[in-house]
Amino acid sequence: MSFGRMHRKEDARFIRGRGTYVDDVKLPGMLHGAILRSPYAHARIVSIDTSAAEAHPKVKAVVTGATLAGLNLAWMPTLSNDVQAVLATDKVRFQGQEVAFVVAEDRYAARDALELIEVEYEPLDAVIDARTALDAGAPVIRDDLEGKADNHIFDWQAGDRARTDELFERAEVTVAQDMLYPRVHPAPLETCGALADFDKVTGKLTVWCPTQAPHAHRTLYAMVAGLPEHKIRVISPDIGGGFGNKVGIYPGYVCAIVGSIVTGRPVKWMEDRSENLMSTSFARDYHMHGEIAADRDGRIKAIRVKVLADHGAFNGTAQPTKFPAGFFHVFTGSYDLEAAHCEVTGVYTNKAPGGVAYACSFRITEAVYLVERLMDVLAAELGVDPAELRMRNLLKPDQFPYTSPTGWEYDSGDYPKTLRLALDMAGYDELRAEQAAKRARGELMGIGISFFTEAVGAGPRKHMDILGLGMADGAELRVHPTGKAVLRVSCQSQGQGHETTFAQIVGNELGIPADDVEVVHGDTDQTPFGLGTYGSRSTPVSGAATAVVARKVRDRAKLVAAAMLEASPDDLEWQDGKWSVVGDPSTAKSLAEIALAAHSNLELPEGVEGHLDAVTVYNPPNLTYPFGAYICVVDVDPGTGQVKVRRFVAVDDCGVRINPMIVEGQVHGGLADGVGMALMQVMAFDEDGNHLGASFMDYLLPTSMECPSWELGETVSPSPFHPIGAKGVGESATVGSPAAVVNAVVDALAPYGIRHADMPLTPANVWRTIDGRPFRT
Ligand code: MCN
Ligand code: CUM
Repeated sequence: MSFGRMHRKEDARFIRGRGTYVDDVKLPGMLHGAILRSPYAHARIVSIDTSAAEAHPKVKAVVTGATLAGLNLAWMPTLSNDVQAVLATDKVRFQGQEVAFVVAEDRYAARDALELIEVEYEPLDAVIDARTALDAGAPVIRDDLEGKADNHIFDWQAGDRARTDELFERAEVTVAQDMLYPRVHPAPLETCGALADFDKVTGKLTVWCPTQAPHAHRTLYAMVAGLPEHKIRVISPDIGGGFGNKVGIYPGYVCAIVGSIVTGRPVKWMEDRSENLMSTSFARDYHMHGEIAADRDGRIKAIRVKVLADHGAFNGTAQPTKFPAGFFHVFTGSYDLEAAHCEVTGVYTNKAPGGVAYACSFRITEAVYLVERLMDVLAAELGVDPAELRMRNLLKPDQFPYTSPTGWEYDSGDYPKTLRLALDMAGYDELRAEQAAKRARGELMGIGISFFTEAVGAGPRKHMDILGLGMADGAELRVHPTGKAVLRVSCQSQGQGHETTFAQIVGNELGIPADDVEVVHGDTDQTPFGLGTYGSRSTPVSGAATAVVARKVRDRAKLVAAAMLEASPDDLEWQDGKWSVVGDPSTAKSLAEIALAAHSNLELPEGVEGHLDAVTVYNPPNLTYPFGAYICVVDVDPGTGQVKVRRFVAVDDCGVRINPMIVEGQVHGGLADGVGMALMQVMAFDEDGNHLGASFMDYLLPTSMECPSWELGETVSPSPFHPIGAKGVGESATVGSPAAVVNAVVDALAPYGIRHADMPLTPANVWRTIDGRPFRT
């Protein structure tokens, strides 16, 4: 058994500072690029004069939108079937948008030369608040799109409207709440960047770039630039955090490629922190209106939701094509109810594009936040304890597999058991008693619960694709004569530890140590096609492909072992990681022995190939549905509004855990994300669209100072849809935790009659929320 708390193989290089990130790659003759960005959120470009920059002694090329237009590359497709300007030609549409690209001998010269470019802008009114985007007379942002006279992108709905409305009409109790899930940014430590090297002789383009989806990038480059796909190699080396920020193709990547083609030399472009925060994929920005219908006993009947989605200036969200709002329609959460309906309207604003990032699980973060906030609003209305309200409504184990009112098929789980464990770990009754005593003294203590269900592992190719590419993943496994193996996968780790856990999956299937398995990923020339790492799909899809390809090898090893033992394959059994004749352990052959025989002159039966390797393509039959129960305890200072997260209990169920230590690391990171979003993070803009969070002075990341010592628990509900019963977990805690923190803070503020407050619950926001309100116990 190779599952277990194995130390991460990749850490040997990371903790010695020996990782190789894009910026560590240096090629002979390499040039450096820099991007001139728009100071305006919305402005017409009157003229661009690059002559002074071109005259700079170290400058090799200056590329503008006009240059790109000549190559038909001024616009590129987004992952949502929109187009995005690579370099602006007509207008700039958000502050920080790419306007020109300078290639110079060094990074400093490239930056200096940006200052020599003269751009004349004619400023236009900007649309910053999404709620005004559809107003009559609002400035039209996307006048580049033919016939476009407004800022509307899409309307999308899911669920049964008539049935939902009927249940609302008949309901004994209904509650409604407006809430904003603010625009936030994943802010990985390593910013984005690319090193492009076009070889004019061979026609081969090599792009080093920290992409979460190397194969998808290659295919898109081939489609966009018209380059032959076999002449493109995308190498995604070590990545210093992705969190969805590194899924898409950014204008800078295309500029680096064009720069290399134009100059005939390798061109590197690396963002700085402000560029990353201002121009790359943001997350959320959902204005939500939610309603719950219930009976007086607190049995919920229906949920109704309206969302206004701010997608920025280009619709660049990344999610399966059929789902413009991602998997938001999983918002019925973990509860047994009769009907649900949601409507989502997407609009353009003068802000950076993106939308699906920051461990979003394809918008499930927004969905979980919505339903878990609504549950607390309902609990307050009914005067029922929020834990008790959830217990009354959670799906029961015998309801699985469960088809939700919006069409999801949940795979497995015992939700009440998981919530009960969390309540026990937290000492829930004692906490409530402590809270009551404190309230009597005028102190503010809050307890917040969140129960979440995610749908991860996109996805079954019959209804999931990205730009027409089905979401199946390949895997290749080769066992060398001495029994050491190389696994090649299409997904790419950004810190999740795939080199360890994927080796553990192979080790577990083949009875060899995980240390004997090398995992190759992140290089399109070396790995089979697949759609990459996001939406916590690596374990559900590539991990499943890994188990399946290892089983294929094991099956072939059986035939070889039978030849070695001069026995019929039907008489062999797999025991303790070896093939042996049934009932005779003395005949056992290890995989290493079989591998050597498979490469030897041993005579193999007709139809059995020598060597020991296999390939597979895994098309998941369904998504996997990890879930969990989180409980957060906060103390709030009524004088300053300061929130202190005192305790956080997190019970996660991600099915079978391959490496519990890595799972816990993923959960720790996600919980910190949740504290960050709930209490301190927002990408703010002034009314002209100036970005107010373009550095870590203003855009705050949580540190250990703001985080408690996490208290983790687990339950295990294997997924019947996964060969080893594993479900994804990489985004679970980010998805589940913001609601727990906000519920805790709102619970603390209950004596002021507060039922909701929007994130981020900064001291100032909390203080403003309670200011002037009477405290009533
Ligand atoms: N794992 C396990 N047992 C399970 C489930 C997962 O041992 N039952 C292990 C996996 O094998 C893998 C890790 O946990 O090593 C995460 O697996 P999975 O849930 O499949 O998620 P992905 O590998 O697909 O990672 C993507 C996910 C996403 S979408 C974001 S966003 C995010 C996250 O991972 N970005 C991260 N976690 C991150 N962690 C780090 N350090 N850096 C990021 O950028
Ligand atoms: Cu949506 S962030 Mo992750 O899926 O890479």
